[in-house]
Amino acid sequence: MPVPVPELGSYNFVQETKEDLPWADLITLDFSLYGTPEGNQQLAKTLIKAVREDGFFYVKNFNISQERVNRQFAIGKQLYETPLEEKLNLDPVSGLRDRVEVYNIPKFNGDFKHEHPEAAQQHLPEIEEFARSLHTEVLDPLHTILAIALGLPEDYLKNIHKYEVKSEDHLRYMKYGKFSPEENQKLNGLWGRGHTDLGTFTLLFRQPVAALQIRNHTTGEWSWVKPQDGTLTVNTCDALSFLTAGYVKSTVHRVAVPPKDQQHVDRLGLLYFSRPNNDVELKTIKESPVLREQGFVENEFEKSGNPVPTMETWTFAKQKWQRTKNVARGDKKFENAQILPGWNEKVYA
Ligand SMILES: O=C(O)CCC(=O)C(=O)O
Ligand SMILES: [Fe+2]
Repeated sequence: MPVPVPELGSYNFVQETKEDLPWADLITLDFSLYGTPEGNQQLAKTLIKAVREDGFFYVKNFNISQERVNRQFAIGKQLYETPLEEKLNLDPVSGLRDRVEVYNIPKFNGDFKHEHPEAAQQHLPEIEEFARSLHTEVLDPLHTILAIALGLPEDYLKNIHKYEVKSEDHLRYMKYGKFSPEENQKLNGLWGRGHTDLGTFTLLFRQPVAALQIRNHTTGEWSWVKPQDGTLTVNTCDALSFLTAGYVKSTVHRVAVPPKDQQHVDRLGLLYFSRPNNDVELKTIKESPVLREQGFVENEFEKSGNPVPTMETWTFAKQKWQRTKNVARGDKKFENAQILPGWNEKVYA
């Protein structure tokens, strides 16, 4: 029997900024090339350049319609209109700063409970379908072409990121509540400080409110990520860096105060954090001839002789650190804390 689809309002995106910001010049992967040996080879070359140089890139033509994405933003909007008491009861993990709200939805593989506020619960089949299609339409192709670029069997990375196996992946609805111009001035230009994400890839759906900035690996300079129509912004994260002994870097990024012409709106985000399966050991992939030839053979855990954590251990260690409450700015004990033997974290300006 067809299930009636509840009415869903729409989320009206704000106009893009007119300001001339120092935008990052990022590579775009065109997934319409995906699926033939030549196309995959071409994508592999483009991807490896993107992940080695910037660690941030765009993906277009990924087989998920803008309409489906817009509906996810509308669900996010409804979630953040839920009365505060309900949200407090449900204890959404609070983010980096006071006005960041995040609501995470874990995998639908049977390992996690799915009890959500009504705004999400009533759309759960659609949310599940959306999350699963991110795996089949975006992550599986990315894993395949990255495996090709590393000279690995094509299914190598797919096999350690199986949807049906337990991992701490999340679909995230995120809201940065707006600040007044005076408050924004006091925030030193930043809504969220520089960090790296802990997993494999983070997928960010087009967010017209400019705020995301990335830090160049070589110069340390920050540039802005421009929203592009019909694209996903993707960044490479810590676990991928461990698995490749730093050949693929985990890119530092942060959330700045938006330009003046966009400061009057809340900034809604839709993200997917992908991670290796929990039981994966974060050791360098020894089977890759590319890593061997290029001399990327030992990651920090291996170099220091400390135990190599599983993805599960790594995730919980980093999350515990990220969620530390009431840390004063400049508290070195926190900002450069050792979260596992052989690994110190870092907060960036
Ligand atoms: O909102 C954004 O653009 C980025 C958010 C982010 O970096 C994160 O949630 O890890
Ligand atoms: Fe991030």
